[in-house]
Amino acid sequence: MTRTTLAFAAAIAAATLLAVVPVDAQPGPGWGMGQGMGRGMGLNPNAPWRERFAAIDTNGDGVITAAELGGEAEAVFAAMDADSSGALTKEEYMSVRMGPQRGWNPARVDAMQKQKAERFAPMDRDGDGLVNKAEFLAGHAAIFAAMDRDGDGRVTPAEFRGRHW
Ligand SMILES: [Ca+2]
Ligand SMILES: [Ca+2]
Ligand SMILES: [Ca+2]
Repeated sequence: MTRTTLAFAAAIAAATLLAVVPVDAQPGPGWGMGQGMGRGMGLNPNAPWRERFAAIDTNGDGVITAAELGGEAEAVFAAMDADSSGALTKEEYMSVRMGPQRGWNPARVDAMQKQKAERFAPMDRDGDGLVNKAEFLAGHAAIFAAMDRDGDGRVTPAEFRGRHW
């Protein structure tokens, strides 16, 4: 896996972990952590979420499975785990910053980093101060379950879009 790919993956993870950040439409190219949802973006075939969706839908069948999201989460974890210790320190977790990307102002980046910081402790289920891979993947499994609103084990574009990443 190339560094660029890992960076992408890290960006996805950051977006995933920040799924609750309420932001307005964030057009912009590619992976710029833009949340991209809102204000009619859903009808735009070039909406950022579509690119993100396509990247996670590795077999290209138009739906995201838990395995596909899990694979993404594993790549993200590997990208964040700088020393390959199998667990993320808060520093490692936070070091994958979002932006600055086009359209992102410093205040927003700071706000997202703050949101991210608040996610760390809940993911650290055993409270050892580290988020290990199992904890990280469990966090993503929960996100998948939340997105799969009809519980059929597949996240459709509509479900994905509605999640407001
Ligand atoms: Ca798929
Ligand atoms: Ca832990
Ligand atoms: Ca579904």
